[in-house]
Amino acid sequence: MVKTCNASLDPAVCEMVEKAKQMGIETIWDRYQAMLPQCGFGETGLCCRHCLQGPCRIDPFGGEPKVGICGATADVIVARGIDRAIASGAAGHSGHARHLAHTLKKTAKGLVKDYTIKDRNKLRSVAERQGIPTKNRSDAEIALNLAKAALADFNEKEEVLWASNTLTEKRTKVLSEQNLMPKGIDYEIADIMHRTHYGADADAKNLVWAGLRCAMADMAGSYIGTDISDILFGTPQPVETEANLGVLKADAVNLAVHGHNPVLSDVIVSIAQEMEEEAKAAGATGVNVVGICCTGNEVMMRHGIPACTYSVSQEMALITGAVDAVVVDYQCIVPALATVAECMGTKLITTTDVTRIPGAIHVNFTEETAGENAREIIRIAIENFSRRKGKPVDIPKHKSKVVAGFSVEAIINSLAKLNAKDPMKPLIDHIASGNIRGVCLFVGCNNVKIPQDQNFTIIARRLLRDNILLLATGCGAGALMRHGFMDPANVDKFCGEGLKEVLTAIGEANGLGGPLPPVLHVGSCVDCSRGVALAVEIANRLGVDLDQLPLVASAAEAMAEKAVTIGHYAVALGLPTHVGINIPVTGSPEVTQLLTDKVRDYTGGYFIVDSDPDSSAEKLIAAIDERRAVLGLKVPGGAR
Ligand code: NFS
Ligand code: SF4
Repeated sequence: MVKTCNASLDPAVCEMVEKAKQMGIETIWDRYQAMLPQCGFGETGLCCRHCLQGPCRIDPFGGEPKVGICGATADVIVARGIDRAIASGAAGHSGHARHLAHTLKKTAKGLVKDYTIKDRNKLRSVAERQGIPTKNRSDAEIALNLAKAALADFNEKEEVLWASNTLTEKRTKVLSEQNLMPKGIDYEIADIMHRTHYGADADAKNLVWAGLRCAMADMAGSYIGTDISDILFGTPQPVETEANLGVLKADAVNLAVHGHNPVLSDVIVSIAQEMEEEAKAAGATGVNVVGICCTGNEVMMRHGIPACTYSVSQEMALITGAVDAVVVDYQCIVPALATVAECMGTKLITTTDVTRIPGAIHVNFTEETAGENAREIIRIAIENFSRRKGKPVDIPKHKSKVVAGFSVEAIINSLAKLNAKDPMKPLIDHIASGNIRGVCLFVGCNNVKIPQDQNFTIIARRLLRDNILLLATGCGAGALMRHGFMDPANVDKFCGEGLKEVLTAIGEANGLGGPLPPVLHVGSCVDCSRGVALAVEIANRLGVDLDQLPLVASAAEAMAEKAVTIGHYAVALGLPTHVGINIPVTGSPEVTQLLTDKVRDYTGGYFIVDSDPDSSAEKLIAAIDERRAVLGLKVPGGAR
């Protein structure tokens, strides 16, 4: 048996936690312990700081005070609080997307030399979906129109194209009727900030609705992010690689890319290949680029770059002593990284104005100077290697084989090998027969409040055994890959008979000589849009809406506000959506009831909040079976 600890189920992480302890380096788990007990008002969402008369807090047990100084009730305070979390998450995803839209625009105008249109087919298919003419037009012309259309979606307008043209007809109608269609991505974020200001919206349901609408704006932003990333950097295809701290190499220049946007990391990957000789001249075997968090997913999906670690264990990568530099863009980069970097002799390099960290080296990254910036960054890593060379490092041996790269295009291509005329038919047939009982999209982060990967792995094991097809994004994908869930060799171990048959048939038809992996890696968190796109394909083929599909989502170890936002758009789209961490709404019976129950009457979706992985799995399976029954599909009996 491998050794695990209270912090994580990942033995590699546990080794590093132990090392940090011996070195007296404080980690996220120490800081969490020091924070206990956490504030009950904050935990239940009952604390308000929206004006200078506050802070106000409401007694969660029904005593006094029952309202804030302005008269805001628990319901209003909670709804306003969750709305602001949604707006922040949407700002994160869509800020990333806006950045990409600008890069596409500059590429189309020929203003940048380090970016090109890598996937012309995707450029054309996305443009056509958005009503942009493509016949007899150059890539540059189409790309310029597309970039402008994407940027226009941020402003207030009649419709956000990436929300109105990406869903089933029925869903578009439902959302329009429910006033849940966004009017602009930035517009909805600003609208939340407006209505949650002192003395504005005091209607909890109205506030929750604005939150759901803002979450739909987030979906549109995420979708733009995925579309443009594929156009600029290529649409992912299955690729074999590895994950976990064991991918670091003592004798190579280890450069970790951390954060989110491939605008930075994709360029680093290509320039690193050009700089191999420079690394060798410094006595290294080469430049070993590894990923942390979602930008790691971006470069893994497209280039097979191995993943070093994810989310809550990011400090542990540095504790190995083997990371020469970690270069970050924005989001999910813990400020504590600067302290660990200093202790371990790692260079921390920030690159954007939205994420500056005292103690880091700042390289002002721009698209115009991307190549030069990347060279400068890699050179810092090489120089640091020269200093580190020969000194002992502690790289845990653990790593897992990973097959990643499952874009919707890749999934449909592989299904087309079974049925070229109607690629979706095999999938639909297997769902109908029960070989695939349902589909679950695993999303979101790790969270220090529970042992890392515990919820993900327990729920995944249970669902796979019951023949539920699993897709994963973000740090959820990271969790599952570390534990072998993306290694085709483990299909026998994890999957039920029906699912095994499907994964094997597809794998063999594609000349893989074996099955697809048990869990399909569909990308970073913005790539939850790929989950939406696949669901829409299935729904359209069946002629039903999203809320009728045996499809669920789970953020079993959610942490970031972005995860809260994704959860809300999943609910708006009609999905039973599990969250394995308490969300700060429990202080309001009204908001809790709205989100876990009543919203269902309007969108078909709802939240399942449960931190126990076993009962969470049962609830997800029950939600799938309920939908199968409504569709008139066979519901497997027995096991449960
Ligand atoms: Ni998603 Fe990806 Fe990870 Fe959570 Fe952060 S990296 S964008 S927010 S922690 S899954
Ligand atoms: Fe208190 Fe109202 Fe001000 Fe919030 S907005 S801090 S509830 S007075």
